[in-house]
Amino acid sequence: MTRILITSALPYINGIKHLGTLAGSMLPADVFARFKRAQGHETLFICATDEHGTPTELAAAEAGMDAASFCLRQHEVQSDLAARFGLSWDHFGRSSSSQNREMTQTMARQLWENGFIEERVTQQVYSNADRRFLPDRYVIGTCPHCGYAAARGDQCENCTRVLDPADLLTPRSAVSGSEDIEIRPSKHLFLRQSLFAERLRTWIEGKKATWPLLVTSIALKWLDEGLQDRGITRDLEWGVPVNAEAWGPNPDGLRPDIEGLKGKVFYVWFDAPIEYIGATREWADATGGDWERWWRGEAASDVTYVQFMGKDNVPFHTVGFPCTLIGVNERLGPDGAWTPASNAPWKLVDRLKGFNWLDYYGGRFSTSQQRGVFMDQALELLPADYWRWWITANAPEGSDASFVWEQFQAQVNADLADVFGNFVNRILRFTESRFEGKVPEGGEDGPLEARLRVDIAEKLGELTTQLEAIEMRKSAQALRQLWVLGNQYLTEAAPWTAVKTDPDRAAVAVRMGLNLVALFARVSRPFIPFTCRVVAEAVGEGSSSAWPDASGALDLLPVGREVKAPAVLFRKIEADQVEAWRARFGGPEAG
Ligand code: B3M
Ligand code: ZN
Repeated sequence: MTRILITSALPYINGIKHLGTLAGSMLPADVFARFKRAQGHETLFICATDEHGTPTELAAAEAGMDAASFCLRQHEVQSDLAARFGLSWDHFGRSSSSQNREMTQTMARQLWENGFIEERVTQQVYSNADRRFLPDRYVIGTCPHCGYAAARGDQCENCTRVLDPADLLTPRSAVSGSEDIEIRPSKHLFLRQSLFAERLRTWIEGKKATWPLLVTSIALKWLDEGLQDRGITRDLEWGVPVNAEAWGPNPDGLRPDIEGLKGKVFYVWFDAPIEYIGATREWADATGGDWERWWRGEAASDVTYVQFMGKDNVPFHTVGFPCTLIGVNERLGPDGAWTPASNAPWKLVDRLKGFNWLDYYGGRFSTSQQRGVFMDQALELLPADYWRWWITANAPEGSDASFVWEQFQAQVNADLADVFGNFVNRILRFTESRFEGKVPEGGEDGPLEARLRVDIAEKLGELTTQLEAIEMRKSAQALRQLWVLGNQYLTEAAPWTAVKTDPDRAAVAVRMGLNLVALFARVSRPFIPFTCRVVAEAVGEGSSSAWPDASGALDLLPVGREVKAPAVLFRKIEADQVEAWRARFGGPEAG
């Protein structure tokens, strides 16, 4: 079986993440990882905190901490919340790890020696008031493209264009607010992405049939606009130091300007994707695993690599990171021919699932404006599975999606309380009251059961297909339809009526109902894992999570197996709760 490597875009270290971050990468990646594990694939699910860059320095300063201490604390907070949301990564690393520093510095050296990095003197924004350069988000100003007044120096969150701080109109320091800033020369390193343009275009064109249109269209738009060489160093203290003193000559025999590059660090978007590898090395160091068999050469030839991210991260994952992974291992001759430097090429992503945005009543989640629900608050209100279910069933796939309390309440109450929860409790309580709490024998399948088996097999096949396709909404819809089939069967078979006149018929219906519970616990686990553990225990299935095939889907429980009704699985959300939560987190006015 193919091995599956899954990475989810690394959440920035600063601040607790909101539902949108869960929706756009971490949660769908977890659903997919759980599904692949259940199918029996050897799966490695990797994520980490993205710790470098100006946001971290600014946030640490605001917290009155140095960056390293700030990151350590925030990583603990994010790790804890991820665990409580059931995000089952094999390793949740840190881009400030020694493994990532070493990997990033090694790759930068190789890119230089292969001729894909060059030095350039750039005009940087310098703040006289702060006596320092102001890279990326240290500068705030008006976006030259869309006029958004609070654009950051690296990317305009309004029109998502990647910016250079010097582009901003009416720029000011994010540290002091001072407008006493000037442009000064500063030497930096550039990744010569333009050399990879044709190579990348061929690669992306080859993905058109399998990748979401959202992803290939963003990638090709970047290529159509003319792939620019990108600065990969910054005048910052917190980051992976540029280790030019360790570099050899480039193909033109040139060594780097060690003096001119002193005190600089790599740009966060250069080291952050490399942390996918860095975190795999952290995992290997922690578990004794072999990290290279997931990432390099022949050993990784049976690996399918799947990435999950929001649309604003697509450019860096379809252009920047592939340039790094190709450029460290190959040279480009004057004749335009690519020659591998080793027979261990790095794995490029095989499948890239990009998402649109989940917003809040049509507006952006905002920490500063306290708008929307953040992971810690969500768990304060309701158990993780309520959120996991709603986010997956409303995943922002084909378009942006909006969280609205009333719709959240209606869907959770209907799907989880009425359809799923009620079904499980109804059949288990009846088994306890009339069949001694055991899977009964007796009776033979009739036409009702024959049709159910066909319908379940068909719907289970659709669920499997949609999960394979990483279609979150369609998967959730197929799963819900599976639950509905179970409810319809029970209503038609009505064991509580049959038991009065035909105990064998009732026994068949109860046996089938209990097997439906066991099936639901298996196939719902990627979505609502906490609840499914309870339900599996209730029918004595323990931790079995193997993905069932259609043939045995309704024969998971042996006759005589003891079962026990759990407490109510999902309490309905009441109107007064919605009212209170809308008041606290914002409502329609928030949009
Ligand atoms: N830290 C997430 C973001 O842009 C960014 C992803 C990095 S993945 C290498 O919100
Ligand atoms: Zn803009």
